[in-house]
Amino acid sequence: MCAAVPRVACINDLSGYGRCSLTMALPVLSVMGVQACPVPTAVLSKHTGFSHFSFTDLTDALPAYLKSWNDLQFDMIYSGFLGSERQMSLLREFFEFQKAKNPACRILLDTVMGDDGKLYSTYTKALCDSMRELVQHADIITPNVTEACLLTGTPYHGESLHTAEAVALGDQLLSLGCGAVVITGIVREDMICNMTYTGGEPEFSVIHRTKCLYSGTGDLFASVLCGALAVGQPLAEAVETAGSFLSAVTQYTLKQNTPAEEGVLFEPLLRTLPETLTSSR
Ligand code: PXL
Repeated sequence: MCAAVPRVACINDLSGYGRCSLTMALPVLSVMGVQACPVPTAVLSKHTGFSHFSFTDLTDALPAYLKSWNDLQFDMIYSGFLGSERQMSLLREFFEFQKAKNPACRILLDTVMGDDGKLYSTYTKALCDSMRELVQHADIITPNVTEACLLTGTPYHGESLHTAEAVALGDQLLSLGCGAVVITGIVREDMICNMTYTGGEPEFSVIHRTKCLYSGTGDLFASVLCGALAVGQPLAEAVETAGSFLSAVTQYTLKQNTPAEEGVLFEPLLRTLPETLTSSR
């Protein structure tokens, strides 16, 4: 496939307020020239970082939704926040079906489960176990350090990792059956590293670190990564593209002094994203 406009199935929740998941993925992919086809896994009034929010799980709507897509093909499938174990098994079937139709279809699984050593409030151990099983169907996974530890059963001791520790995590993640691992948000003094690893030499992409932990940064990173891959950038280059956009957006947000749960103010910088893409190609 990879027509003039690459097509991506975006499986994620719709959070009405707080800048994450589909409200980020759709504008990012559109501005990068990619057709983003949403599969909403849940509808929340606000993301789970707020103290009050409504949560409607959409698992029951998914079988008919995905079945009606049996006549479609995708260049990529990008999945993020998932609301239930059954949802994960429905996704496994969708992945297998789409791969059988189009073996070139790449699956980007953002293993959204937690951050900063903690699980997001709607995630349970059973959901983490199902996520671990889903990993074997993915071409690329993008865990942060917390998620890499959860997936591999490694004790979490902060976001700083030595290269040997990051590679050991990468090896364990590859052994779960995915094709490539991008461990995001590895803290190195006043910098952040994202490690791309496929079993050979790890590649580190270094970006600016802001002291404030904004929600939705992982979603922004994975969405830009997805767009860059969909338009043909190689993985390590796409990781650079995603990292440098995230870095620009977090620095801009810090200057505005907005609350962390409001997420990163990506909107004013969105129009610069296609330029970043062409200049790095
Ligand atoms: O940014 C990850 C994410 C996605 N979706 C929902 C969330 C979060 C993180 O808090 O709550 C609903």
